[in-house]
Amino acid sequence: QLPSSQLRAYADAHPKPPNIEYQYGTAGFRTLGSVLDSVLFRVGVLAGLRSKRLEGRTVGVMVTASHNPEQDNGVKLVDPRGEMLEASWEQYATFLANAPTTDAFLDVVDAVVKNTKIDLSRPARVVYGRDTRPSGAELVSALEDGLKAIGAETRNAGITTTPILHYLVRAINTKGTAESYGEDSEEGYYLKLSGAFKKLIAGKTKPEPIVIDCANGVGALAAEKISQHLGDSLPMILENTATTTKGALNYQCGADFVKTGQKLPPSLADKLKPGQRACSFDGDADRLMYYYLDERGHFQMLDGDKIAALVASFIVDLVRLAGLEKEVKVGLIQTAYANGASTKYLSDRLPVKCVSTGVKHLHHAAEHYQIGVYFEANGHGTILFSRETLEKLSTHEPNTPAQSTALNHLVNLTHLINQTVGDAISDMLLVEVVLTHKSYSGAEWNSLYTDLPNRLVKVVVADRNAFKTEDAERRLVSPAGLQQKIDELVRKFEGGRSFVRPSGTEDVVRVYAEAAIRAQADELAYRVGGLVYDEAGGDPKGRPK
Ligand code: G16
Repeated sequence: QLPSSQLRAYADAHPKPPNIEYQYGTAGFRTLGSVLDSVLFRVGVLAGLRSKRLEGRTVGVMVTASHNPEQDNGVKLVDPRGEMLEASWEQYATFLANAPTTDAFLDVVDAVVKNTKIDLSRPARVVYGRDTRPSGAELVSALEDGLKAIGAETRNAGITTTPILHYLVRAINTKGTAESYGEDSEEGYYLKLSGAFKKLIAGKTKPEPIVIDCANGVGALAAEKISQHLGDSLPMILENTATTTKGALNYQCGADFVKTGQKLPPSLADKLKPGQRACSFDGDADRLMYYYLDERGHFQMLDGDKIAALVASFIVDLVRLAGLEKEVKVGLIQTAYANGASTKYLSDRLPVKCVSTGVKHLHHAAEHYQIGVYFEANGHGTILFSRETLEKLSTHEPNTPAQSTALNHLVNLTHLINQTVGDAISDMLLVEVVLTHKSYSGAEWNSLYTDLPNRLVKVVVADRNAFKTEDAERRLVSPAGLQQKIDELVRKFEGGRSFVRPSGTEDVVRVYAEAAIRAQADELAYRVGGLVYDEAGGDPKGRPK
């Protein structure tokens, strides 16, 4: 039986604002923090229902808007193995969020219970956390009301990174089993990662200090803590750590700023010495962007594609050295944003697949391999080891000392890598391991292949939902006729490639273009952006930028 009167009383305190249509998008709900109260309450109820549906297994809720500006906020649900919410439940989230009145909301709750055959007598268990956004505390209290309304047992993980919340969900659900993911605490996460890192670089030359731009977000707190565990095994210089300064989050810093602008955060300009390794996290520390200044002082970016190239090749080599080449197939997943040069480089080494934007798509595609590497160009990614691969690694008998060493490295990597979701800290440690093993500088890493010049622009249009895509978002099916115009334009640019897709996290349409030379890539992006703007009733303020 649903606790209807309890639900009603709480729901009345969190009315849905009229005239707003919410959508569970690329990474959950995401919009201005000031209009999310009712959404958070309802997500609390949904999280309880999801847990009941899964027989009381713990579900996660993360309150964050990641790379978005500080005034935005958002919320996403995490399933029991630490992965994103099952896609078929996203529609329930959207229906619940948009029910206009308390009565309508209760009707949707009822329908979800019936449709998904929930046994309401089951317990509901939910762990939740939030990033450092000023709107976070109030939104969490709306979420807590939702959790109380549905009678969930809760655990508050406090202010934490998105990947740590995902880790906690998996650790809680696997506690005491053969698949135990680690101690179910933030401390357990730091111990697991730092322990694996130290083993992996034992006997190697210690890395030089790395400069970390923490985007003035929660990554600053987590980096500080893991740094204490790592000690001098990886000296860190933390920058942009102002987590309580109003307006500082992601402002002129962070992984998205670096990737989109293809430039250094201005705050690092006087601090970085040529050749010194540096990286940026985003607002919830699930994305990572590396870079350095070359000897002429020019900015050189090592994005998600370069990270994929570095780590996938390393894993392929280890699998071969361990004598597991025939049994363990490594595959790589990218999106349309992957630089054409990276796809070419990687396709020569392992199978490469392209899927739609969004970790959830990449994650599921990666699960089809024994070892699935996935990275978005924006620095979001991880590596998944299938259950049978983990078993193989623990039982395989090496024939030579070299095989044994490679096998040990692989096992330690399975502990270092946060397999639940992209994780800036875990990915950074992974990159540092590979650079240390290969004795690579940033320049040597960068020379694996040369990026095709590319440009990403945003266009504000009247209705981004008018843009529909196919073929892993590489082609537009609507508005009618626009794709043909893009094709005609692209043909005029040597090495040209361009695509248009609606963002799932911001109210914009994104345009990506690459070409053989810089000026052409820029021109192609702005001209395709112009086509989008003209065709789709652009907002006067929204000219391509
Ligand atoms: C989220 C998703 C990513 C996606 C990004 C941009 O990242 O988790 O998979 O690439 O949004 O998506 P879109 O182009 O649809 O706006 P984050 O770091 O903001 O959570």
